[in-house]
Amino acid sequence: MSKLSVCLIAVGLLALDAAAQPIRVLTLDESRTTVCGSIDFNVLTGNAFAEVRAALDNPANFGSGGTVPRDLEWRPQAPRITREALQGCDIVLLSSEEPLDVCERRALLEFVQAGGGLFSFENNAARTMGRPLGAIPTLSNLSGDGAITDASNPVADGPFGAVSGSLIMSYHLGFVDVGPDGHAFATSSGDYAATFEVGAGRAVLYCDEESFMTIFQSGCAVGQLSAKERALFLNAVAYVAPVGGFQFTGEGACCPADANGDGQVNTIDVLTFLNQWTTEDAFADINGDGAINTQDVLAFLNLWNAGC
Ligand SMILES: [Ca+2]
Ligand SMILES: [Ca+2]
Ligand SMILES: [Ca+2]
Repeated sequence: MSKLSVCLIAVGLLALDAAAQPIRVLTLDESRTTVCGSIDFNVLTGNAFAEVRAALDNPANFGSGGTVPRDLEWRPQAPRITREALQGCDIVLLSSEEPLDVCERRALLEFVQAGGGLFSFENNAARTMGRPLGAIPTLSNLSGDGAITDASNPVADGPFGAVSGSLIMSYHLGFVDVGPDGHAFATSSGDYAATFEVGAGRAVLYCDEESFMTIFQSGCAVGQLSAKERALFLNAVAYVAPVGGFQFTGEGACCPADANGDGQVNTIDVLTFLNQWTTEDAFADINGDGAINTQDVLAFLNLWNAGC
């Protein structure tokens, strides 16, 4: 056997090994989860997403011999998104949790830039992670049913099938502009779903959770899951999953008042923050509502007063 053959076999084995790596999934724990009536929106343990979760756990979908030949492995839930919590994970699934603070948004952006995946599916997805990913969120509700606007987008046309035409939508927000790294693929009275390629990683922001639910409760949610939304959900997970062997190595504590990230909180941080605020830096949205306004200055000064 030639040296070249040995090398090719070795490369092949490495590729097989990489393909067999599970997709490790981080979610937030119950301390961060919305509960409305009898609906629990926890991604891993709640009843809201039981059906799509079962689809993820189905080895015919994710598993050796499945549509995506890798298992999906749920990592222990975290009370916060931190760099440490992201180590050992490939993707993050978020829905209907308490707002992410500025440190959590920074850590998530670093994770995606390094090659990790993010799929956020909730009404406010664009307000929470839109700005870090280079988009501008809408601040008011969109209306009307949805429709696929780019049937060639990898979430609209992925390993779990192609989706086109209309989608049923309930209350949701969306994007004014998906930015230079975003690709919108669904719209109602405005774009509400987009893929992002940022650095080495990928993200999907889909501004509705009811699309991926089957249950209904008055005043809480109207589940809209059909075969179309099911395919979109599974395609989104497949799209954001990095190839096997991804390892996030970010580390270090983060304090929201430490605007320049040097580990200390002093007057330089106030000046740094005011610069960020003036230039509409994504992380100047301290309260995470999608807008950059005077409320963020007050929110920052409160954090700065409290210290770390
Ligand atoms: Ca909704
Ligand atoms: Ca500082
Ligand atoms: Ca804000």
